[in-house]
Amino acid sequence: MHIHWFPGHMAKAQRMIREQLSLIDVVIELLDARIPVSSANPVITELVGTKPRVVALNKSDLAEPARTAEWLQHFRGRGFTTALLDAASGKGSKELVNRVEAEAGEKLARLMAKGIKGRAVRAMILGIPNVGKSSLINRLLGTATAKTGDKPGVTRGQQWLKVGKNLELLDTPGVLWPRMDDQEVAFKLAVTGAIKDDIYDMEKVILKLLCILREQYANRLCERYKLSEAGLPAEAGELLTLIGTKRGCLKVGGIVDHDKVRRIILTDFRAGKLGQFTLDHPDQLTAD
Ligand SMILES: Nc1nc2c(ncn2[C@@H]2O[C@H](COP(=O)(O)OP(=O)(O)OP(=O)(O)O)[C@@H](O)[C@H]2O)c(=O)[nH]1
Ligand SMILES: [Mg+2]
Repeated sequence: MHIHWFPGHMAKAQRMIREQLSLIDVVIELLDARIPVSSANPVITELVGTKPRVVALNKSDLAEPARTAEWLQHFRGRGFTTALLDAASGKGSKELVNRVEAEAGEKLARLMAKGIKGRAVRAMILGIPNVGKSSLINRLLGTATAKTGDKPGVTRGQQWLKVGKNLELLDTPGVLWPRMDDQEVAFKLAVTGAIKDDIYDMEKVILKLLCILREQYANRLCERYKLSEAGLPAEAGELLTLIGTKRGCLKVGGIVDHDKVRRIILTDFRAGKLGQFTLDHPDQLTAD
């Protein structure tokens, strides 16, 4: 499975991020709590360099809490300031603002020493497409100012927004990276919704997802689709057909509509209907 999705607007956004970075006090890097490593853009990491950064794990409502705790510990162990977020409900957003302001404190103190007083903290929100950057901004503003959507690539331009008196935020378009060599990472980005659905091979992605579900979460599959664990087919293709039959996803002539079943499974997975998932595991990281 080879996925390459780096359209012109992302290249442009990457240039914009590079240009704006010198104005920024703190970077808020939004990661997807379900894939905290796979959702970290290596190009962004390089761009941000040593600039103060808060690593925020968003969509925490969709991730396995025990894994999330491990991940937070992992990032803190590497010296990062972290925050836990659910930008859809706004949970954790106030705490994030506190951390961002604290992170900027040193710089503001330096400015103050130079006689520049009362300047707002400038933060830039970075993250892959669909991770929740605009949702976070709306939560912080308390209005639906930034456009959001349940598909990647919603934000196109840059937008500065003022949160209270002390914080200015720059929303940015989601950016992936030009060379995605790790196909395991590509799978995780596709299944969690960071890559446009018509860019990747949905059939392969769903079959892989079904294999994972079959092996590790058979009980959840059975519960959601009213299957019996004893009768679960070992083969993912057969499992897909079985779910389609149970769901009554049939085309004319009584044939299972595989495309429709794939979309049902994907939508259920992304919405948390199959439970909480963390697809990146800290214990899989090689020591570095
Ligand atoms: N369950 C859940 N959904 C979230 C959370 N944060 C954002 N979403 C949803 O994720 C989708 C994407 O949110 P956006 O805020 O548009 O994401 P974005 O990062 O601005 O995306 P681009 O502009 O495309 O890069 C929307 O449907 C949000 O409602 C969260 O913490 N939990
Ligand atoms: Mg956006």
